[in-house]
Amino acid sequence: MNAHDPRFAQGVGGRPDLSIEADLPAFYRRMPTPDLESPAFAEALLAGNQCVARNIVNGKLDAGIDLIEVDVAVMQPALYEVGQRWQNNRISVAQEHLATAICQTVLAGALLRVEPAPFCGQRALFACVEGNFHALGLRMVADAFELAGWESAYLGADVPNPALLEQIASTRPDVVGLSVSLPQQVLKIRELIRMCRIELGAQCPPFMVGGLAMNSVDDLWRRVEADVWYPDARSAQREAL
Ligand code: B12
Repeated sequence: MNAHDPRFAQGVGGRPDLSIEADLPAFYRRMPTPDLESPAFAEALLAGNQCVARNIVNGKLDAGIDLIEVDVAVMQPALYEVGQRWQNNRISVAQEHLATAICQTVLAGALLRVEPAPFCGQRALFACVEGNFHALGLRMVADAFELAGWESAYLGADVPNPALLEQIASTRPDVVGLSVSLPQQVLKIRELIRMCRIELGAQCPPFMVGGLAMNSVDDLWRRVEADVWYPDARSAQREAL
């Protein structure tokens, strides 16, 4: 992503002009507007330069910008750009892995710099459904809840439904957040929600869903029988506050 990228032609920091690159995947409609420094962050990821990436994020935090805003406006669009380049064979799998690893490190370091709100008495449990290895976006959502004062349990990638059900039943969170990226993972959500409602009845917590698959198809969240959907960590955090 650089100044010549057509999607940034309408002004750096402005919403990408999706009409120029019509073949962009549907989930781009839900991508938060990139920050001015998101292209430089993407370049740092692709160059494998963790120091530059960290400095960009630290600079934002020093300027008083909220961490979740940095997550969604700097890191998320940069990772989408990494994905596009990977898809188009412009970068290797190794470069994509390196970019992801840098993001995970920077994300964890940034979280340690920020003081969460006092505990609000609410607990959330977050997991990627079985088969979903895209865990970074969910990490941002889990962090958003933690910073809003929730106790946030983040289970990470690829959690099988029976294990998830057991965890929900034994820990009884106030909300369960599930992430799904690819179409073939979508049915796992409905399966889990149904199983959980049968098993826990009135005690079953509400289900919040998100991820690329949910962001690609309008109202898909209703079809999997979830209670609520948010397109990104920032909108989910508003709910948590
Ligand atoms: C890094 C990456 C990987 C890593 C993931 C590592 C990790 N620890 O997360 C690895 C290498 C494992 C991987 C594997 C694959 N990947 Co991949 N991957 C990516 C990449 C480049 C970045 C993902 C990311 O972190 N995005 C940034 C986060 C912040 O964005 P996000 O996930 O959308 O999350 C936000 C919202 O969606 C929302 N959200 C997410 N979850 C939740 C949950 C709740 C409750 C809520 C409220 C909100 C919410 O909030 C988040 C923050 O704002 C994407 C490109 C992209 N566009 O995302 C491709 C991408 C997702 N991958 C893709 C593919 C095809 C694959 C593979 C099939 C490749 C292969 N042949 O093996 C496998 C499938 C693995 C699997 N079974 O899940 C495609 C999917 C295409 C599609 N049709 O959707 C993409 C889009 C690449 C592309 N073509 O551009 N991938």
